[in-house]
Amino acid sequence: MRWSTVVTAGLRALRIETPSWAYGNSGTRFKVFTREGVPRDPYEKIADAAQVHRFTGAAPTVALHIPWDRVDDYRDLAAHADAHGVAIGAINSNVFQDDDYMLGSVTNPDPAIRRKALGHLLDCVGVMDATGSEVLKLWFSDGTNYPGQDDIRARQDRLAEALDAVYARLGGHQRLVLEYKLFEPAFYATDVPDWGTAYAHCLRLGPKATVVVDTGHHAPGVNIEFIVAFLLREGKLGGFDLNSRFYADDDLMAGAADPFQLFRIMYEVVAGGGLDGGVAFMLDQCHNIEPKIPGQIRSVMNVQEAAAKALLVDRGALARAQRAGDVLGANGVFMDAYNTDVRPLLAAFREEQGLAPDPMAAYAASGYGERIAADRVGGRQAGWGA
Ligand code: RM4
Ligand code: MN
Repeated sequence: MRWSTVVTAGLRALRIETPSWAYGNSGTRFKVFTREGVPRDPYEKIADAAQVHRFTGAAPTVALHIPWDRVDDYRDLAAHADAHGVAIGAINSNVFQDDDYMLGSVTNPDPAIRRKALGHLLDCVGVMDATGSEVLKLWFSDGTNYPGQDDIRARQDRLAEALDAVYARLGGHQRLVLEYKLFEPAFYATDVPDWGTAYAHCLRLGPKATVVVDTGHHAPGVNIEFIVAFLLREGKLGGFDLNSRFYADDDLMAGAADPFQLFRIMYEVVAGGGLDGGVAFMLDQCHNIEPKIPGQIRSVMNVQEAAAKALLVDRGALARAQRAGDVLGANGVFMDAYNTDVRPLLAAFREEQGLAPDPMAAYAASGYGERIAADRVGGRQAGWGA
C-alpha cells in the first residue's frame, strides 16, 4: 500500500507525553471529586502513566509539575520511572499557588516575590538536571484584574528579566518552552496572553526558547493550525499542551470536542516537519468525571487517529489542486483523508508492535484499575493543587 509506510513512519515518530496531574484527583472551582485508586504520591502517578504506555506503546514519558510532584530524591524517581518502562519528560514550574503570588510571580511589583518566583524556576532546572529532563515548561498566571492596577510595560520588563535568568541557567541539552494563555486567573490583562507575546520573548532569548501551544488557551474561533504553521516555519514551535475545550480552558480529552480541529493541527505538524523532532507532544488534561487512566489512553488514541489522518493526506494531489487554484479539489483531498476510518490501520500498527489492537479494551481486561482501587487505601490522595 502506497500510504501505509508514510503513515507508519509518522506514527512511530509520534510520542505523546502524559501529565502526572491527570492521574490525581481534579475538579473545577466548585468541586474536586475523589476517586478510588488515585495515586498518593508521584511514584504511584508514574506507575499509572506507565500503564498508558504499556497499552498504547506511544506514551513513553510523563511530565512532572513542581511542587505537586516534589520528592526528596529526583534521581530515584527517574530510576523508578525507568523500572516501569517510562521516563520523566517536561518539568512544569508552578508559580501560581502561593499566597505571595496573588499579584503575580515573576512580574509581581514586589522584588522579593519576584526573587522567590525566579528561585523556584531555577530549582526546576535543578530537577531537570537530576531527572535528565530536557524541557522546562513555563506558564505564568501573572496578570492584572483591573485597568490601572499595574504598569503593563513594567510587567513585561520584569518578565524578560526573569526569562533571561532562567535561560542563562539552562544546560546544553535543556530548553524552555513558554506557554501563553488568553485569560484566567487574570481577567483584565494577562502578561503572556498570546502566541505573539510568547514568540517575541522566545525570539529575544535565543534558540533554546520556543513557544508551547496549549490548545485550550485561545479565544473561541482562533485558527490554531495557522499558529502552528507559523511557529513551525520560524523554528519556534516547542511543543503542545493538547486538550480540548468547548468554552474556555476546559482541559477535556484531546480530540474529544473537536477531532476535526485536531486533524487540522496535526496536518500542519506533518506538513511543517513537526514529527521530525524538536516538538514535544504533551497532554495537559484533567479527568474530573471519567476514569483517569482510560481517559489518558483514549486521548493518546485520539491524537494518533488525528495524526494518521493527517499523514494520509495525499500531499501531491493537494499541491496540484492548490497550484491549479482548484478550491473544491484541494478541499476534497483534505476531507478524503479526514473522513478515512483509520482505526483498522491503527489496530494493525499496534499489533505489529506486539500490542493489543484496542488499548481501551486491553486496559479494562488487565484488572489494573480494580487492583489499584483495592491496594491504594489509606494515605492522602494526590489532587490538583496538592
Ligand atoms: C495552566 C496551564 C499549564 C498547566 C496548569 C495546571 O492553565 O495550562 O500548562 O500546568 O494550568
Ligand atoms: Mn497547559
